[in-house]
Amino acid sequence: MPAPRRRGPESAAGRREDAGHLYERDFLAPRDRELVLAWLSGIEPLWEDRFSEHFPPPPGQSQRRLLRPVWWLGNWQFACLGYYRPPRGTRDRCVRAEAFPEVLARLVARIERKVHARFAPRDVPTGWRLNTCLVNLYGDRIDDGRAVDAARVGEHRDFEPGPVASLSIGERALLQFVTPSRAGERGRVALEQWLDDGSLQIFGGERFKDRLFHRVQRVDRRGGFDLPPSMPDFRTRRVNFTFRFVPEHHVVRFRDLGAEARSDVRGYVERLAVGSPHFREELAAASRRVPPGAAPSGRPLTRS
Ligand SMILES: O=C(O)CCC(=O)C(=O)O
Repeated sequence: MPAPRRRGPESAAGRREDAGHLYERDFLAPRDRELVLAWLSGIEPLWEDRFSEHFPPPPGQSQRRLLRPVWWLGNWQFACLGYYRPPRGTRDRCVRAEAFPEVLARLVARIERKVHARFAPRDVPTGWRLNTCLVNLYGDRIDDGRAVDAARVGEHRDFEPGPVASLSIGERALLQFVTPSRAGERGRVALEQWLDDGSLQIFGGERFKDRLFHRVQRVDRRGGFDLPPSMPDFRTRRVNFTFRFVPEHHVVRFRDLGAEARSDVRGYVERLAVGSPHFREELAAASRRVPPGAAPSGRPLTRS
């Protein structure tokens, strides 16, 4: 007879499983943790603005920076272009980014196997694979030499189809799944999970992905973590990698973005190109691009 599935509270071994939610406290081996930290030391995260010239703030809102610097792998979803949100928000939203470094590619292969073994087939779309990663840095913003805690995320949903996996490094964070807030009333907490250093969380399915929202309520300070990369205006005490799936036909190269989107994110791509051969090549490819309606030489097409 098959063993009954364990549900509910976390076991002594740091595992917890509910239908659609899986937590493993000790997922990341020490050697892989070192490799991930070494990779982090080499990136220069972007601190993006929420809006841009062609996608300005809606009435009543003003321009603001995101709460934290970020990095993306697989494809970059620039905040000003709007995050991937099918069925309507799919065009010009996912810009081809660097491939996963070897250590993350290896971890992702393990995670995908877990998803296929533990999630119901109806919750794993055809072609699903974790080809996108948002790297969120949590910590203190340094404002005029003063540290201001910016380690939280408000309630939201991730709209990429299928299960989302989240790998945490550094201080533990309290993640809550909540019912959506209504008429000024905060949502009710349906499940909360401390995400420890080295842990893996996977969530998917109708309840955790489609109905509940999630938020990072707070990030501890007790471990005294100070994580790479070093930045002049931010001290990082937690890094979270959320792995998601974007269908390949919705991922576009920088040079193929619409003109307005391309113009709005060009500055970011130029900054990324300083340290990233991938974005250097993408920038060069965009400068070789023949605009629609132009002859291959770059001269406008004219009727003879
Ligand atoms: O930091 C986390 O654990 C969650 C991040 C998150 O909610 C997101 O990237 O959508």
